[in-house]
Amino acid sequence: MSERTLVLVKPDGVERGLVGEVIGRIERKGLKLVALELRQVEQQLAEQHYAEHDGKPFFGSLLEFITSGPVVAAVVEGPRAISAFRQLAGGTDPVDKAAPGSIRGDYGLEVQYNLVHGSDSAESAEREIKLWFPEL
Ligand code: RTP
Ligand code: MG
Repeated sequence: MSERTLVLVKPDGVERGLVGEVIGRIERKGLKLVALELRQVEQQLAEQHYAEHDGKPFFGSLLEFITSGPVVAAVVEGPRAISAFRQLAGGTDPVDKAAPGSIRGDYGLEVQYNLVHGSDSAESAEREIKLWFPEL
């Protein structure tokens, strides 16, 4: 069964010229792009997107970071797309958790600057896709 997930290339990934690298890995895995857009994130969208982290010590810096420059937002579709992209991304901490061979494991060093976002569950994917691409 096919499912959809929301993927972001965060401002560090765009700034470092890694958009093609991330999209290429998604495509080579066999997942399909359903929507793709470069956009500047408004404060309100950032707060809604990361609402689950409201109150955590890193919430303020997370919002500041995600609004600091353009991101690439994509809706990605395929069999088990949510888990498939989380595997491509690697764990949240690019050094301690993300394995070499994953996007974060290959290109990241710091937990805040971990290059990509992928929805973490079917419920998150549905919520995030509505938030970022209400027209879909
Ligand atoms: P994301 O939501 O961005 O895909 O990342 P994730 O599921 O792997 O990690 P999550 O727990 O949802 O955290 C969201 C983002 O917040 C930043 N973070 N900083 N300083 C810290 O301890 C810390 N912990 C998390 C990361 O940028 C993480 O991706
Ligand atoms: Mg998350």
